[in-house]
Formats: sequence, structure tokens, C-alpha cells
Amino acid sequence: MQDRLWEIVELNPRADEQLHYETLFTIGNGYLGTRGSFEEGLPGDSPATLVHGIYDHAPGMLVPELVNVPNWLPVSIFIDGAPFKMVTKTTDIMRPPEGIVLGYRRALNMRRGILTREVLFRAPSGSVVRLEFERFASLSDIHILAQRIRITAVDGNPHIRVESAIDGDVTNMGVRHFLPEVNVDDRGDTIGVEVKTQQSRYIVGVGSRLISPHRIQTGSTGNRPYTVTSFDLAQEDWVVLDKFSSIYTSRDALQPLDTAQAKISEAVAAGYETLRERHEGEWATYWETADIQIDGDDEAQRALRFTTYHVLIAAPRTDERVSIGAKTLSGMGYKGHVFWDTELFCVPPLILAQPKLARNLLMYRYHNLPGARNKARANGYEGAMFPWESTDTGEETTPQWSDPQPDGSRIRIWTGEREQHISTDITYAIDKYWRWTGDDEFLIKYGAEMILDTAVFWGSRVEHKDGRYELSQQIGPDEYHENIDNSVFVNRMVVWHLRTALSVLAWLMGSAPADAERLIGALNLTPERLAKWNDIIAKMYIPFDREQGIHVQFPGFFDMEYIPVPHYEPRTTSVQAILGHARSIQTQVIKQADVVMLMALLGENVGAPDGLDVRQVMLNNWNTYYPRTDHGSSLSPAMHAWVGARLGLTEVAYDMFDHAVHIDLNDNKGNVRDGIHAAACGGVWQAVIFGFCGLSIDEAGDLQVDPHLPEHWRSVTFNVYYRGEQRTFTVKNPALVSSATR
Ligand code: IFM
Repeated sequence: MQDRLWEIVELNPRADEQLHYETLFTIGNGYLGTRGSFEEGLPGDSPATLVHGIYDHAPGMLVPELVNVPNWLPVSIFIDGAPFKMVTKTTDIMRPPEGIVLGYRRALNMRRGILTREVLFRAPSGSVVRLEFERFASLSDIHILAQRIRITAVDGNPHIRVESAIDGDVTNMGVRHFLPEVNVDDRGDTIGVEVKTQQSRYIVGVGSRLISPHRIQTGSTGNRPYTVTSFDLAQEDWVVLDKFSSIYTSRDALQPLDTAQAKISEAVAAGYETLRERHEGEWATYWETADIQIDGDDEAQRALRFTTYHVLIAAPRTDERVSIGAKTLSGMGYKGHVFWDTELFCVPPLILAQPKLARNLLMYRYHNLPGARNKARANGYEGAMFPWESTDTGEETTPQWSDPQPDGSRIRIWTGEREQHISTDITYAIDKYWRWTGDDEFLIKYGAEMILDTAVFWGSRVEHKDGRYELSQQIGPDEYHENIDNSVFVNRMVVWHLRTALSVLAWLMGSAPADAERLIGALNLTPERLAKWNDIIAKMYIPFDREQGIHVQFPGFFDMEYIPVPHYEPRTTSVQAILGHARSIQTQVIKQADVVMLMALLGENVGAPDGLDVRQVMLNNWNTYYPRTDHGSSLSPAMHAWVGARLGLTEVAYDMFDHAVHIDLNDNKGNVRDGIHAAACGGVWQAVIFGFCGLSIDEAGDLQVDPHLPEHWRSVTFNVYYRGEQRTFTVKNPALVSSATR
């Protein structure tokens, strides 16, 4: 196993890059995510542990956000009385006033799900020590967090003091989410902190125990309980310290802190090596189906493993009432809210690689149907209208106003009201899950209800005008153009949605008639309603320019100022930022794949009027919209890679893929400190499998590949689940394909 292609390595730590690396080096297990902050802290750092489902709406905040829970990482090491810190510069390397880092290597091993750091450090006393840190969030037992620290005296005979703590005074960048009463337990070997969120009243218990071969002592300062151990190290001698922590919340235990402390006893009894072995075993099963092997492009290989790793650590393993936020559990961006990013970008890779995880995510939407029904009712519609931004309650949580701009003004945010395609995006994911897994039970019990009730919503939402159906005041994927009438993406996807709803209902009537009856009654699926759906399918307005042979993003789009986006290169920001918000919304600059997104989702089923060749129309669409798109959203490049590959435009598709797969690694958007771009991570997986490899289900229900690999990729090998069976593919370049069933 070549771990070089499984590792993200940092060799030269720079203060101005630490927030970026904290995000990249997040560890997690689908229950929580912990940013890669240093154990000893660093000025300006942003340590955070985010637990799925723990949201709070603090006083004065516009919307609820995921809560940063008490920090389990802190370990301070004192060498001959002086603290170890990441000091990288000094004028006197022999007698450094604060110590100095002589050598450093930090690596995230994605195959093993383990973060390590090695530091050679000279203390102010002159002693040189090697510090080796290792940590993981167990994938085999999601409540176990483990750290190992090995300290070696390389030169000198230092006195070492280690303080391991839990920090109960954490905030979300200054916003405090906990009630003032904090339960601090420093009585026994296993210290603990229990807090309660202010508005949502979730209880979070964090326990921790330091295992040292030397005597330990516990105590606390304020809301920070700690354990201390100290000893002398003779030259070339070393010591290993293990720290086991555990987190439970009132979402999963009646007494979170007690339960966490009991879990730590279990962890201590099992021992560090055993826990690590079990953890690595679980990772091996994840990678067996999630890993895509690219022969011929080591950098793409490593980067693709990185993006896949982040989807996997964000996906809830056992909990079907939580979902993946746009920035995973790796940062505070978008306040941990769940968008369409989950269903259209993260769920599809999981459907193929880890279908149970995909099912959990779809169940989150099922459990939140009441919120979607409330939203429809509150807006004067029928059925279920899912929120654009969702949290633990399933209610709409999109803020109506932006944070203050530099001039103090706030911008109105319309997406919560107008970006209604989310309901169809969810239906798309459910349909895909069903087709790939054949999980009829899910469809019958849960999926069909979501597909049908969101169809009821669209049936009540459309407007009947001049013999056709229209949808006014929408926001499509291109969010630069708000409140537009007849977005081709939305209108076409609604037609797809209603067709899907009708065929699901027909299937239910044949395969599960009692359930069909149940849903017909519960959702009031009268013959008139179904007839209207058919009428909408037949008469929906699909904006199309016959002369140009293109789908029109929305009527009036081409009347706006044309901006040649490719002329604005090189750039490190969006063209929208360069032109300014007010001007750019009056131009043809597109934020992200919109008509191109439609082509990704529907392929040739996007359709073309009689007499026109759909492939030619797709190519025309690409040639029209690609040069107008500024990829202001991280969701865009991967979708362009997918569609570009399907159209045989392999070179540009590779450029887009390369950009997308490095969005976080290279901080292409300059905001990775706020968290991983979940959608880009899931998007690149799809770009490779559905785009470059062209995997699809054919009319007969068989899997087919239709490769358009980048020129320098020799082959791509991957495993997918299809209808409960694992299938292995090796797609060769040029088009030499073999498939085998295991
Ligand atoms: O869902 C996306 C949207 O499409 C573009 N702006 C960011 C959101 C969250 O990633």
C-alpha cells in the first residue's frame, strides 16, 4: 500500500495558513468533526468540535447554528518549566528564548483516518525533545476519541510536565451558546464537562482521561478541568501518554456526561492499540467501495482521496435525523446548515459506495416532512416544500439578511423564499437511491411520500397562463439572478419531478397497493390532481431558442450586458466581486452550473424540440453558458467536469476537475478556514464516475460505462454497489473496458 498517495502532508507550518490546515486536517466519524488545531493551541487558532444535530439559536443571532462543543484536544507540555509552543523563528537557535521548532511534519493519513504530528523541539533550557502526536475519532465506536503523545528526550535530561484538559469555555467565534451553569467534574481520574445550550437546551457531556505511567493529579480552573502528570526523562528515554475522550449529547443519552465517562472506562480497558485497530478496520471497509483508483495521475489520486475522505467523515453512520451541512463538520461556514449540496452532491457518491449512509441522509428529510409541510402552508401552497437551509427542526432557517457589508449595509437574501428547486433535488436523490439500490422498502415506507408530497407542492405552485404553465419568482442554481420568471432549470426539473411522481405512484399501485391507497388518501391524490400533473408535464413552458438551438436560462437572460468571463483571468475572486453586486446582476455572468447542471442531472433526457439533435443542443448549451460562468460557487467546476466529459470535451473537463478537486487543498476560494466545501467533494467523485467513466444504468437495467478519460489517465478502477451487489470496474484508456462481478 503506497501511503504517499493517501496522505496530506504539511512540512513548513506558516501562521497565516494555520486556519486553512485546521480545516484540511479535520478528523471525524459521522457523529462529530474536530478541526486539526494543535493540542497546545496557537494564537489566532480556531479549534472546534461540531456534533451533528446540536444547533442553537443564540440571542441576537439571525438563525440557529451548529454549536462548538467543549474542546477535548488540549494537552500542554512543559519542558524544564517552559511550555512547548509552535515557535518557528528565533535569532538564537542554541538558546531560544521561547524554544524553537527544529523540524516538523504533520500528516493526515486518509486510509487510516489518523492525524499525526512530529516535532523536534529545543526548549529554552537547551533540551531537545521529539514530540509525536497522534489522534483519531473512532469510526468503529463514534463516541471514542483517542490521542497518543510520545515524548523522547533527544538531548539533555529534561523535566516534563503534561497537562491534559477539557476546555468548557468555548464559543462560536465569540458567540456563547451555553447557559452559564457548567458542570465541571474533576473528582476522579476521568474529568468531565457538561453544558446545556441556551435556546435548544441540548446537553453535551465531554469526558476525558489521561493515562500516564507516572502519578496523575486532577483539578480545575473555571470551566477547564485538567489532569497533570510530571516526570524526568533521561537522555534517549521516552514516554507514551494516551488520552481517551468521549462525547455524548442529550440526543443520544439520558445522562451525557455519565455515559461519556463510562465509555472512557471501556476505552481504557480496550487500550489504545486495540481501539486504533478497530478504527482502521472500519476505514478499510469504507475505502473498499469508496476509493477510486486513478492510474496515471498521482496528484489527482491523492486529491480525490482527500475529497472522498471528507464526504465519508461527514456522513452520519447511525443517526437518520441529522444531515451534512454545506461545510461538513469542519468549520462554522453557513452555520452548519444543510442545503441541496447534500442531496445532489454528497448523496450520490454514498448511494454507490455506502448505500446505508445515503439512506440515513434521505431519512433526515423524511423526518423533517412536517417542517416542509409547514413551509408550504405558510406560503399558501399545498404539499411539502423543503427549506432551502435546514437544521435540526426541519424549518426554514435561511437568514433573510446577510451579515453587515463593509459599509454597514445588509443584503436581502431571497433564497429561503425563492430557491424552491430544493424539493425536486431531494426527489432526484430519492429516485437515484431507489434505482441504484433497489431498496423498495425504503421507497414504499418513506421515499414515495416525499416524492409525492413535493409533487403536490409543485402542482399548487405552478401558474397557468395563456394555455401553458409557468413558474415566476424563482432562483435557479445561478443565484446571481434572483427572482426570475421561468428558470429553465426549475421548469424542466419540475416536469421531471411530476413524471417521476406519477411513475412511482403507478409502481406502488402494482407492487404495494395498500401503501398506494394509504398515500392516495393521506396526500389527497385525487384523479383531478393527477390529471393536472399530466397537464403540467405536457404544457410547462421550457424556454428554448430554436434559432440558436439552446435552452434559455430564463427569458430576458440574453438581453442583459454580455461580459466575456474568460477575459477576467487570472483572477482569485469571482467576476461578481470584480464587477460589484449591483452591476453583475444586470449582466450575463452566471454564478454556477445552471443549464449545465440540468444537463448533468438529466443527460440526454434534457430533451430538444422535434427536429433538433439533443447532443448538438447540449453542445450548443455548453458553448453558450460555459464562457459566461464565473464559478463563483464551489459547486460549479465539478458539474462542468462531469458534463464536459460526457460531451467528449476531455481537456476542459479535466481543467474543471483539477480545479474542483483542489478547491480545499489549494484554498482556491480563499475561505477554507470556514470549512470544507462538501458539495465540491461529492461533485468530483461524480465527475469521475458519471463523467469521465460514464457509468450509467441502461434501459435493460444493466450497468454500462462509456469512458472519456483524460488523456494521461491510463485507467480508473472503482467498486460500486448496484442492487445490493458489489461490482468492480476497470475503465481503460483508450476505451478498453472490463467489468467483473464479485
Ligand atoms: O448551496 C450552495 C449554493 O448553490 C451556492 N451558494 C452556497 C450554497 C452552500 O454551499
